[in-house]
Amino acid sequence: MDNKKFYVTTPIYYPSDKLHIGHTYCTVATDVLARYHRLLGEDVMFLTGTDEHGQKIEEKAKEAGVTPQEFVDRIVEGPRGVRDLWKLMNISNDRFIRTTDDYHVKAIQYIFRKMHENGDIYKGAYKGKYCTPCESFWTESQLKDGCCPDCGRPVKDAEEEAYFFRLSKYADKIRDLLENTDFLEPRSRVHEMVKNFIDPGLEDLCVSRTSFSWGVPVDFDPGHVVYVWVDALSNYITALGYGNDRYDDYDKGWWPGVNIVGKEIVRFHSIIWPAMLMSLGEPAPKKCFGHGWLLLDGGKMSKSKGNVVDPYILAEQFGVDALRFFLMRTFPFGSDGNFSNELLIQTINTDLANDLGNLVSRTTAMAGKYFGGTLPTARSYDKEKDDELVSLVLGLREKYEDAMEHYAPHKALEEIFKVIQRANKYIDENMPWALAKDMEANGPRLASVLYHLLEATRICGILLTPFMPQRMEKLFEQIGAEENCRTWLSASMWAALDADVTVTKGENLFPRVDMDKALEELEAAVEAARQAESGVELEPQNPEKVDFDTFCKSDFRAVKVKACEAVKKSDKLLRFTLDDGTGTDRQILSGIHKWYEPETLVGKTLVAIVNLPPRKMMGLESNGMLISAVHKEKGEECLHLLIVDDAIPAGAKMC
Ligand code: ME8
Repeated sequence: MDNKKFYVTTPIYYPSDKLHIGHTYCTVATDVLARYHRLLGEDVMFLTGTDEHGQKIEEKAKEAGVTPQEFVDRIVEGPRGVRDLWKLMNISNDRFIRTTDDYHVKAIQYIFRKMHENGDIYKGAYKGKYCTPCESFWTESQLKDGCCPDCGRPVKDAEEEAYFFRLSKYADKIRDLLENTDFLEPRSRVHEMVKNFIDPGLEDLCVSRTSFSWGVPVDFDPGHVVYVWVDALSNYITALGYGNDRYDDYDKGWWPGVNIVGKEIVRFHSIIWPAMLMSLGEPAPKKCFGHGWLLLDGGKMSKSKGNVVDPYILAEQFGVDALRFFLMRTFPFGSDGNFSNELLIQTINTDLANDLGNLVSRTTAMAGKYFGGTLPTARSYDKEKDDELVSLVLGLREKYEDAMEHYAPHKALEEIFKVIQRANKYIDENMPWALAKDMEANGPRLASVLYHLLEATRICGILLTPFMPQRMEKLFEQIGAEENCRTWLSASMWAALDADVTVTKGENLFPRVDMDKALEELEAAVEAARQAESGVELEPQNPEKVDFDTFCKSDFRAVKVKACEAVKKSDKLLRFTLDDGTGTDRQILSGIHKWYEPETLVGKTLVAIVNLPPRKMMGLESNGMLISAVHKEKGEECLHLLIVDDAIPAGAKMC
């Protein structure tokens, strides 16, 4: 095996929005690729990180009342932040870059200076439109109905002294790169880029800003900060050591690498980024693959739309590997796909619990039941019954490799599951339970059947490892596959398992998920997370049922506050004199002084339960109780009296 170098990157996450399942999709896909190339025996460098500068982050930090650095530190390094999520999702990145890292900042200044010195960056005045959420400049002609063509939101007029990058100079070379090489994939994106950006004429790009300061300062012209995309895109080479001495891997065969990106940022990665590299005299990336979006109810997820799906909650509920698998199995990598919890649960149940889980548990259970866990070496091969399965299993690695090399992990999984389904059918065809009825006559045949099933499982397990590394480790333990039977090489070899292999029936690898129960639990987890985020804590609902007649005995009435005063010597109690519609004043004491000044309540219509037995407090009688809404916010108790419409007459019954 040669030690080819494979450098793969996922776009560095922009921490102004909540991390959601779409970001996770992109990073998991890149992780699967990285793990696949490691499985091939290649030297892999996998980079991810965070893109931490720009106006939007400056604004968000201001809203949050913290400095931009504090803001990004919290989101990147804080609890349930970016680093935590990638750790949870078992992302095997070798390096993590933050664009606020000193070495990166210095390298950006070097890159900007170099492009300025070679005449590709010049000073001018920028007049145009700017989309703050996307941190993108647009010309009038690029707008869609006057709005940002990427996100559809309104743009702002922008005019300031600025530096420009001579992007126009590279138009022909970029066209050539797009049209005449296989740099950009899927090919449909090539057409999109050429038609939308190259054909209308590439315009020079504004690459510095003076109206805010959260960015890399242009060192030869203080007051200018480098455009956030120039800063962010360069991470792919600064993280290898380009323009800095923190790392020295740039010239060691890692560059050019493969960039896996979402479709909305293909323009930056397939036009601006290669042009910057051309200006620096460096090679363009080997590949830019633009994957599709995960959609929710047909639209892109975003925090501002409130429709983000929290990967933490899904991973905690269904397991990291099941979630990783679902993302790669369900959505063809280059296209958009509709996410839903139901689809996730169905995929777990069909593919993992039914197909793969059953194959493993039936096979190991039968090996245990019929042979005490260790297969005897006497065998009986039945050409007619076995050939098809064996050749299908042996042909799998090639089909899988072809799919993975073409950035089609969903196809690779499709091939694996064809084999798994075939293996399950093989169990039904060979009916081991029938063979077991006469062990003396059928023992060798039964051992063969089980061995074939173990071999099929082993090879599928190897090829599934990049997708579900932790679960496959357990699977190998259960089927008795030692390290030497888990390699890429052994995935094309039949009979790599010892002939007298010992299996262990362990935990159920993929338990079946009860759809209704899981959906209910998800809803509760989402609500709890929402509360935790907002700091709101609600009293849990009482599961105990009250029968209707008992409920009806409670007499709730509208009551009007005639007078209200603080009770002497008490810091809590207020004394209410209420009109309850009976013509006789009612007195109720309520411990709510902490939340209300008594005079503010006079004249209000409240709700009280009026048939509680009288109670004495501080020597005064209370006849009933006022109804309030209570919750906790950031640990503090909050209370709001139920104040109802003044049009409701005193004494009206609530039912
Ligand atoms: O774009 N479905 O960062 P980002 C699939 N900082 N992928 C999605 C998605 C969805 N619903 N939503 C987001 C940035 N993504 C820049 C990158 S690189 C020099 C700078 C993907 O946090 C998105 O397409 O907005 C991108 O690939 C990644 O998540 C990070 O998005």
